[in-house]
Amino acid sequence: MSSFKLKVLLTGAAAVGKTSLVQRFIKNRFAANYKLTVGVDILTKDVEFKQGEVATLSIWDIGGQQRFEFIRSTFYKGAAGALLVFDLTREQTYIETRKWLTEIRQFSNQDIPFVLIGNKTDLIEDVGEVIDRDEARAFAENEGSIYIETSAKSGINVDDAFTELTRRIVESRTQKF
Ligand code: G3D
Ligand code: MG
Repeated sequence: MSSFKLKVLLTGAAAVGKTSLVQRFIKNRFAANYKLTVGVDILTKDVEFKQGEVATLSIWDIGGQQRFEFIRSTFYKGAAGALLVFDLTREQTYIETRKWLTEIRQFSNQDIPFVLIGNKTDLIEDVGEVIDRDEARAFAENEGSIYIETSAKSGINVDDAFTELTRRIVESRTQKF
């Protein structure tokens, strides 16, 4: 089995569940009191994106310090793709995804693949629909991507989100050569 390394980014507003998603993905657990991320955590996991084909993801989870230019340039440098996460219960975090996408495209120096993630789907029943999910889907598709709803709490679609991103990265690279 061949394997190669890909740097992928977790992006999106504060408290949308970026750290919870990567923890769920890596360790298959949900910690309700996960500490506020400081600096950048880099976590590694192998993903079989196609039968017999494995990529090693190094997943960069940035904390509240993305506003500092020097951390930001290190964060985006060499990135192969990004999960762009918002919180299904807070409309503002969805609105901010456009800003995040602009920043990803500006700082990663290329049009890297991303997957739009609406997280906390487990809360929709209680909170009701705060954002227009059809619009989220249309937004993602217009930007050449897809929209996936996840819950770091239940684990639903979390593996799929990372696997789909990996698949898209590999596909976009294959097309270039
Ligand atoms: P961030 O890394 O994007 O800043 P965190 O976000 O992973 O730290 O999560 C922020 C808060 O949302 C945490 O709650 C966390 O438990 C909660 N959360 C994350 N994902 C989900 C989810 O899928 N469902 C639900 N119900 N909650 C989620 P606290 O209370 O610790 O601030
Ligand atoms: Mg975090």
